[in-house]
Amino acid sequence: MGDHKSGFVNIIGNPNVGKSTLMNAFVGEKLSIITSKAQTTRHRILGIVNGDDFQMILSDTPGIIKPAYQLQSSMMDFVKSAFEDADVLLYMVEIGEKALKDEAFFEKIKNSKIPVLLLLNKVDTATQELLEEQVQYWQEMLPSVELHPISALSNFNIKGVFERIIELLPMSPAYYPKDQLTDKPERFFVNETIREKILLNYKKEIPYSVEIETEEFFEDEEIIRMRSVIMVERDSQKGIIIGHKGAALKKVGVESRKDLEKFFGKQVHIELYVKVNKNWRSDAKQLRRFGYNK
Ligand code: GDP
Ligand code: K
Ligand code: MG
Repeated sequence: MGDHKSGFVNIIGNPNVGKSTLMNAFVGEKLSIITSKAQTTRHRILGIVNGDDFQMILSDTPGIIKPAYQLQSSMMDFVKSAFEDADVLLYMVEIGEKALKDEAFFEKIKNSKIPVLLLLNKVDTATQELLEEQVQYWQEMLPSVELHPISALSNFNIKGVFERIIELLPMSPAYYPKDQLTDKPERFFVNETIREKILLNYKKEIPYSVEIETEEFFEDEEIIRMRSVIMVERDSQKGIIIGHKGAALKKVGVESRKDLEKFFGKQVHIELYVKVNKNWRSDAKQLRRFGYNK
């Protein structure tokens, strides 16, 4: 444990420069990698990369919670929290991109106490001549910042950058369990949220005769789409859950969506349906699937 490293790595840069592609490239770098999404008070976690002696926690949307806010915020607001809560900052630009005419932003990069790596992405699209010109341009713009030409898409120099980041991570124990399953925390949270709404909206035995399973959880740039099934034991319970013209189920869906949007910091689309499964309580296999018997 004495030489373990762990830290938060924030990726900033204009839209479409390749931030998410880089995250995916890192995630593909090692088989032991775990992707997790959760919101804590300090960070929104997008990707956790684990090794025997390190844990790298990557985020490419630091401090951004509401889309409406995101639209209004200046680049400066956007990066402010990235500087505050990162151990390493990756500032990504792409071939052909001209620097932002934002002096304050550049001053902040230049004076950063946190190590900054300038990643010049999409070098696969450049001729040798253009690449050299671009490297020179960025070295003049940010002379003190370490520059790495990369291609996130074609995996050029990704390993080199990855290893450099690990060098820069502070000594620290892991922040998150290293054996966390890829998607279980999200789905588990979705199930629990829906269960809570059912507890609040239905009386008597109904809440105790349902089991929730989130069958799909798919995160996009703008939205997370999920589909969850509410399992009941009897047809009569199905009717109660759904309610008159579907109103009761709709209410559960709306309330769940609101909470989940707050939790994930992103727009959520949730599809709920009800299924009768007479044996869900007694069927051992199913119980295991729902996470009991462990
Ligand atoms: P983000 O908005 O910064 O997260 O950017 P994305 O990762 O979504 O990438 C935006 C677009 O750039 C996508 O079409 C990617 O396939 C493309 N892209 C990302 N990295 C590279 C790269 O290294 N080379 C090329 N040619 N395209 C890339
Ligand atoms: K994008
Ligand atoms: Mg992205």
